[in-house]
Amino acid sequence: MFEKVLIANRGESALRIHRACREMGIQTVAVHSTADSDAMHVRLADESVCIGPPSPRESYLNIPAILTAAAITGADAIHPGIGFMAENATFAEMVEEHGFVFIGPTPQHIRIMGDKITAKRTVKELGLPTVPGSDGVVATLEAAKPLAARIGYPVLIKASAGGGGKGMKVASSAKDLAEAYTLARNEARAAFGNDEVYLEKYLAHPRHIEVQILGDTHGHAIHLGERDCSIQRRHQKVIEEAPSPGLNDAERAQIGKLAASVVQRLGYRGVGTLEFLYENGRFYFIEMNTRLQIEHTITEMVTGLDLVRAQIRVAAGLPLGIKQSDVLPSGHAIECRINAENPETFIPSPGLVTDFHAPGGLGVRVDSALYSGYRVPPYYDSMIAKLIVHGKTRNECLLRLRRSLEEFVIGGIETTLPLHRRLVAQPDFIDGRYDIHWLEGFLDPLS
Ligand code: MV4
Repeated sequence: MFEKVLIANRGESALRIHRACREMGIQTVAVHSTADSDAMHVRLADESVCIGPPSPRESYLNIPAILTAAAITGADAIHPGIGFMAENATFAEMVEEHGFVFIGPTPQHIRIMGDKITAKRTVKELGLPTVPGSDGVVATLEAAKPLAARIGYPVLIKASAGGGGKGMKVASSAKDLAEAYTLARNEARAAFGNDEVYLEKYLAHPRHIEVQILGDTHGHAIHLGERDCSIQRRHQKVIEEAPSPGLNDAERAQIGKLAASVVQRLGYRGVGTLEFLYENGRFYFIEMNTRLQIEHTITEMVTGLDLVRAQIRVAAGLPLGIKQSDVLPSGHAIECRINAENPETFIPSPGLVTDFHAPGGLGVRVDSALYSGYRVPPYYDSMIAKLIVHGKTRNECLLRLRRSLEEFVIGGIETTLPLHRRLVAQPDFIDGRYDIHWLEGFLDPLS
C-alpha cells in the first residue's frame, strides 16, 4: 500500500480523499493556491505545498507544479480528487511517467471515454444500448441532412469532445438543421478546439440515471447500483438520489448487470460511472465518467462501502475483495448540493462565513470544508457543502432531509439552502415525478 498520497485538489473533495487515506494509515500531502492557505484541506493534511496563484490554470491545473510538489514531498501516488485533473489523460500519463501512481483509470481509458463518439462506439460493441444516431462523426451539413431525416426529428447535434451540454444543439425539423449544425460545430471549436460532432435522436423527457461501477486489475468488476441525477439546472446537478424512484427492481437489476459486464470486458481499473438517459422503460447510454463523482456519497450511504478506499486499493494493484453478491444496497439516500449563491438568481456569493452549524443525528452526513471564520474565495466552484441523508425508506429519508435542512445554518454569505427547503416540499419531488427538465420548469414556469 502507498505510504504517502498527494491530493491534487481543494475543498470538500480534497477532504474526502484525505479522510480515506487517514483511515488507511496513508500520509497525505495537500497542494494549494495562495488563495487557499487557510483552507481546511491544507489544515488537515500532514504536509502542504503552495503550488501557485489563485487562478486554477496556474495552480490546481499546473501540471509541473503538482509533479514537483509530489517529488519534493516523496509521495508514492497522486489522487486527482473530483474536477480539475481527474479526467485529464495527459496528466495521468505524466504522473506515471514521473514514477508516481495515478489513483484513477489508465490514461487510455480516460482518453477513450473523453471522446464521446469513441466512447459510444466502444460500449455499443460491448452490448450497451445507445441513442439511435449517426455511427460516428458527421463531417458536413450535406452528410447531416439524410442522416437526420433517417433518425427522425427532433435530432440533437452533439460535440464529440463535449459533455456538460457544451456544443449541443437541438434541430426540431429539417428547416432548423443547418443553423443547429453550424452552431454546434462553432461552439465545440470555441470550447474544446475540436469541432467534431455527431447526431442523435433527441429524447424530450428522459431521466438521468447513472450506474456506479468499480473494477480492479485482476479482471473483476462490479456495479453499486444507480443514482437519479435528473434534478439539475444548466447541467449542474442540484439534488441526487439512490435508488431512482423512476425504476423498478427488474430495470435496476438489468442495467446494473449490463454495466458491470461492460466494465469487466473493458478491463477498467478504479471507480467510474456509466451515464444513461431513461425514457419509456428504455435505457440509452450517453457518456462514461472516468472519475469519482461528487454524488458518490449517496451510493456509499446505501451500500455501506467506502468508494475512495476501494479506488486507492485497486490503484495499488489489490483485488476488489468484494463480489457482486456482497453488494447489498439498503434504504434510500438523497444528496443536496449547497452552493455559495443567491438562491433565486444563482449569482455567486463568496465571502466570510460568520456562522456554520451542520445538522447531525442518525443517517445524516455533511461533507464540507467550511468552518466559521472561513472566507469563501471567489476563484473556484461555488459548491461549499453537501448534505447527504439516509433512511430505511424514501419517505423516512425525505422526512430526515427536511429536518436536516431546517437545522443547517450557514451565515455571512448567501447559499442555496432556502432553495433546497422549497424543493423538498414540492409534491412532484416528494412523489419522485421528475425528469431532467423539471427543475428549470419549477424555477422558471414560463420557460
Ligand atoms: C441528450 C438529451 C436528449 N437526447 N441526448 C446533456 C449533456 C450531456 N451529458 C448529454 N445531455 C443530453 N443528451 C439525447 N439524445 C438530453 C441531454 C440533457 C441532459 C442530460 C442529462 C442531464 C441533464 C440534461 C439536461 C439537458 C439536456
